[in-house]
Amino acid sequence: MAGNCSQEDCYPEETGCNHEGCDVLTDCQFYKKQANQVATEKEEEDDFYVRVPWTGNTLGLQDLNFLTSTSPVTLIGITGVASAGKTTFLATLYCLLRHGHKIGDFQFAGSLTLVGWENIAWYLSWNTHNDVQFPPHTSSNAGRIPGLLHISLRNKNGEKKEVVFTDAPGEWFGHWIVNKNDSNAAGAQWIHEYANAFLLFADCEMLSGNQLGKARQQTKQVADRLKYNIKNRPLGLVWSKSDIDIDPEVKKQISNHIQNSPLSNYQEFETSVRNEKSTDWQMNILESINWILTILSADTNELPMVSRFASTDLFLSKR
Ligand SMILES: Nc1nc2c(ncn2[C@@H]2O[C@H](COP(=O)(O)OP(=O)(O)O)[C@@H](O)[C@H]2O)c(=O)[nH]1
Ligand SMILES: [Mg+2]
Repeated sequence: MAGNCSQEDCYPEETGCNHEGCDVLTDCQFYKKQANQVATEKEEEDDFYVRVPWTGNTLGLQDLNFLTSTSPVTLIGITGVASAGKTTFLATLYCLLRHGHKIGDFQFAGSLTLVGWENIAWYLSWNTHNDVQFPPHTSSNAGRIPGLLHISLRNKNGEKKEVVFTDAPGEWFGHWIVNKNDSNAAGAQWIHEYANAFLLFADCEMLSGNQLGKARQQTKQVADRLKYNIKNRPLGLVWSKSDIDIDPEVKKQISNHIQNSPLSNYQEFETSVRNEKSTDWQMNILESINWILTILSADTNELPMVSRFASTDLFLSKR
C-alpha cells in the first residue's frame, strides 16, 4: 500500500491519483481515510488539489512510467564502484548545461527532476577561491533518493530528446561483481538490463594510490559484467578525476582488458570536475553524452516509403 491508497503503484498525496484520476482524493474508491476520521467541510476542501505526476526530486521506477508512456527515453547507466566520481560527474554535467553549454547541438530544455539536480549540484555551485566542494556520498540506504535524473534536450530544428541518467550507489556494483543475483545488486542488474548505453567510471584517484590493485580489479570486473549481453549498446570508459595522474601502463592494462573481446561501440573519455588550463576535462563530460546520443540516433530505423498508385495524389490513392 502506498500512502493512503490501497493500490501499490499510486502515491496520491505526492503525485495525484494514478488509477481513477480523481481530483478529490476522498472520492476515490481506493483511497483510505484514517479510521474514525469524520471530515469537516474545511478538510474536504483541503482534499482537492491539482497535482502533477512528478515531484521534482529524482524519479523512482514507477515515476518513470509517466515519461516513458509519452516519449521515447534514452536511459544512460552511470556505473562504477563507490566514490568513483559518478555523482560529481552528473552534477558537473548539470552545471555546464545550466551555464548554457550544449551536448552536440542539443541544449537544455527542461527537467522533471530539477530538485534532484539542484540537490547534487548545490555543492559545486558555491565555491570560494575555486575550492570545489563535492556532493555527499550517495548511500544505498538513502530511500528514494538515489534514483533517476532526467533532462529534456532540444536542438534548433525542434528535435527533442528525453534522457534519463541513473545515479546509483556504487555499493550496488560492488555487490554485483561478487554475485549478480545478490538482492543488494538488484538495482545494478536493472540498469544492466534496461540502459540503452553505459558509462563505466575508472577512478584515477584510487588507481594512482595504494588501492591500485583493488581498484584495477573492480573496474575490470564491472566492465566484464556490463559487456555480457551488451549487443550494440555503447560503452564509454570514463577516466574520472583525471586531474590526478596515473601510470599510463595501468591505463593500458584496463583499456586492453575491456577491449579483449570486440565491442561495437566503445570510447574512452578523460574527465574531471576541475578544468585546468589547456585541458578538456569538463568538456569531455558533455562529449561523452554526445557520443552516446549520436550513436543511438544513428540506430533509428528509416521510415519505409508508403506505396501509392499515383505519385501526384498523396491522399486518395493510398495503397
Ligand atoms: N580530484 C578530484 N576528485 C574528485 C572528482 N570528482 C569527485 N572527486 C572526489 O571523489 C569523491 C567521490 O565522488 P562521488 O561523485 O560522490 O562518487 P560516487 O560515489 O561515484 O558518486 C568526492 O567526494 C570527491 O572527493 C574530480 O574530478 N577530481
Ligand atoms: Mg554517488
